[in-house]
Amino acid sequence: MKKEVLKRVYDTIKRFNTIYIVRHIGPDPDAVSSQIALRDAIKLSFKEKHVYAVGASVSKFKYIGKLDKVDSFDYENSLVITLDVPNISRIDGLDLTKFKNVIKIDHHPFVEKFSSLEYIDEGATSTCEVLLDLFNNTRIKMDKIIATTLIIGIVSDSNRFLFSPTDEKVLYKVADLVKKFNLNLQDIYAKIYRRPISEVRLMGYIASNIKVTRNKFAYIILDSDIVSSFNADVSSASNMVNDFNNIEEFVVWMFVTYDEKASIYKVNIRSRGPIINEIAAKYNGGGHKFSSGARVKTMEELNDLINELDMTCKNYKD
Ligand SMILES: [Mn+2]
Repeated sequence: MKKEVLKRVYDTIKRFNTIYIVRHIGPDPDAVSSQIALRDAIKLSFKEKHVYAVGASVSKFKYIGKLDKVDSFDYENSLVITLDVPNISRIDGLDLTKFKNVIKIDHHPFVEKFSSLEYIDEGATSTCEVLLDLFNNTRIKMDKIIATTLIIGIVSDSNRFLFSPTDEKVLYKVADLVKKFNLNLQDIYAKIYRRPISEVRLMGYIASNIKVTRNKFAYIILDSDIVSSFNADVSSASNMVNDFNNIEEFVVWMFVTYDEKASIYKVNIRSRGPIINEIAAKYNGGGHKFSSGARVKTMEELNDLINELDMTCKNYKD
């Protein structure tokens, strides 16, 4: 952690009265939690500032907090803070190229530089953990709700302190928050993990229908009609990829859903061995070494991706 850079982030935040906070398209709990926690913490610390968390809202994540609607942006005199997103093309909610002042805060492997002040900590479990470092090392204040929001992001992105790079540092940091704000972890976990039976039924469908190759590559293409017949939405179906961890017969597994509005196949990939983000990058995606996403336009492209991942599994096995 570079304390001087965190200080510079804080000094920059202090200078601007209007701040927009954005994250990646197809948000997950870390993306949404980080933008809401940062917005609320800046507002709590600087009462006069106008701070907006922008981007499409997802009904499933309403428990985390409300996002803001912005009708017109101030391009010249505002600050944009991008969270949880390493490349400009995956930013949701505004056209970053129009803004003069931008800060990037992230924990993904570096993809491209798009601002003059970038704080990236690949050793952090989540963007929420990075924000906790920012708050702990500057004079940005937190309250009980903000602390809870940060924990939602940390728990979700680390999959309950399972995924790398979970280490003792993040456990101490979270323990600190729990103590300081007298938080009830059971309540926080219930918020994140409580779900309707229809979702579990859909998981049953996926488990029964996922294809597994002899190279231990598993994939399923989820028809929108099937997803809606289980009363689920496409994004939560896609996120179920996280629930298929630790399956003996899978080395890499991939869930594909179809976005009708954008006419695009959304691909969610996980791995417990081969590095997949470089492959995902070739298919209009990217992400972490073992957890990536991609977006492809045609069935042909999708088949290429399937073959490439299957070959990667074969090479890994050999
Ligand atoms: Mn994240």
